[in-house]
Amino acid sequence: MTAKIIGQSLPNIPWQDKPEGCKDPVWRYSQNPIIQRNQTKRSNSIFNSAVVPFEGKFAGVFRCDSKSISMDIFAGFSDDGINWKISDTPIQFEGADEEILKREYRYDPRVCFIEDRYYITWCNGYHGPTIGVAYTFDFKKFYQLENAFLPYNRNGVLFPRKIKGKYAMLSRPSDTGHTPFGDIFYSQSPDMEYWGRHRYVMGTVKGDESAWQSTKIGAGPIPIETSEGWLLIYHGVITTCNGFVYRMGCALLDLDEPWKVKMRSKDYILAPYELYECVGDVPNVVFPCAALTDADTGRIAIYYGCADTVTGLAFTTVDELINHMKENPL
Ligand code: BMA
Repeated sequence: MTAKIIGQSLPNIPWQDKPEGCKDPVWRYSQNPIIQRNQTKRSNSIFNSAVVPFEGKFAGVFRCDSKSISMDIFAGFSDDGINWKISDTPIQFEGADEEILKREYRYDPRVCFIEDRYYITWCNGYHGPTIGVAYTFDFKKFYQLENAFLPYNRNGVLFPRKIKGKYAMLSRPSDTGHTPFGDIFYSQSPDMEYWGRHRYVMGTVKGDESAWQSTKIGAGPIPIETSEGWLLIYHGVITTCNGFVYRMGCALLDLDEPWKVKMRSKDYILAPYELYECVGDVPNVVFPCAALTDADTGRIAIYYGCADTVTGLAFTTVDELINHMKENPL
């Protein structure tokens, strides 16, 4: 191992070794998808969801779209990170301000442990999409804070610790629709309420040098702290004659000034190849929202939405991703 993950050891991380002969930096769990579309009482689809280690096992927040096609987020628990029991009822938030607690829609959650609690960020409807923020200690009671930004914004992803004394979040300013543009920005906060000091991190790639990320990009899982920098897994989108296609890439951000990009992949790391990624409510989407990591082995388990319908699991290591960027630099 050349690069080191800075973080906790997780000996029970879900894992399968790289298949013999596999040339790709990321490989899928052989029993994918791990979460089926109708796994809860009213769900039409369960995808773009976030998991974390919790009390020696695992917990998570799941995007379950209902059979009336409403979008909300639900708590779930698992002994092994693979078999999940997801609540039939959406998360009910408490909070200081009734105005903020009004629900329009909620989707694409991320979960980030910082200091003493689990923060949840998600795309929150408030006169258009913006970034909702809440915290929990136990995945039973959830306390909602102020929205981080004005609408319109999506893909709000927290860093797992303060950087230079400030909480830090990546996000993707957007529009009210199926945004045909989008770059990643970095914002800072002293208190998880007021966000500012916004910095441009990285954007789409023009021309055909890396066309899979030519329409928009957005942060995926919580950035992984490594000896080389923050390892960011993100989604990249191209517009084709059949609409958007979502793939996955990775980048390495400076540890102290994460808006400075040290490396970025020219070739994608995962793309819709399998039937459950290519066929579903929205075809040809792989959309990562969480990653488990083990500092002892450098192993990474990526959780991703497949065709906006089911949830998949894929594996890589910190060295695989860094070597991939070194071999195909942008
Ligand atoms: C984005 C979000 C994601 C979804 C993707 C593909 O705008 O709505 O939740 O996975 O589109 O449909």
